[in-house]
Amino acid sequence: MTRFAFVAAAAALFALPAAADITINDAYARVASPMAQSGAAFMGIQNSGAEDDRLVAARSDVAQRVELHTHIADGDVMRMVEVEEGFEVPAGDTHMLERGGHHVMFMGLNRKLAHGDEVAVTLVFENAGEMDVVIPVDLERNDVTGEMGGMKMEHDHGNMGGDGDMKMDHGHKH
Ligand SMILES: [Cu+2]
Repeated sequence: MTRFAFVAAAAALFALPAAADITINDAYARVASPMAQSGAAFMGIQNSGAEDDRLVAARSDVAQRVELHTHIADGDVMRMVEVEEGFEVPAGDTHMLERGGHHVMFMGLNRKLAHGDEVAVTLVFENAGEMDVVIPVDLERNDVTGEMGGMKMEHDHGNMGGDGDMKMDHGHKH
């Protein structure tokens, strides 16, 4: 490869900040109600590269704070906590952000979100760098197994009668 060709190739890569290794699949955002003060986004993050990567941050002007969250079980209460270290996206794998699990959290929405709206989000990866995505608000989406279907939790107390048994301490669910 000539030097010129090399430079041209590098320039082409530079023009694609998404670093072709990372692909965002099937992203959607939701709010619990039209009056919600917060919302969340879910997606599959596919890493087709040879090296592990990590989603370390997300930014959006749709909310005052954007955090990477997960849910943890605290008794019968699902608690959302920030994941400071972000989400690992292993090489050759897809890491799912899904209901009841990892998600991008919009805290303090700057505008109301309705079905069909779009939210511009910048995802920041440790290796792939910044990636801009436009995420549709989808309030009709239900996970196959229902509202709590994304949770991969062990329930050994056997008293999960229904959604009412589980509460979010933030006063919203998604
Ligand atoms: Cu959250």
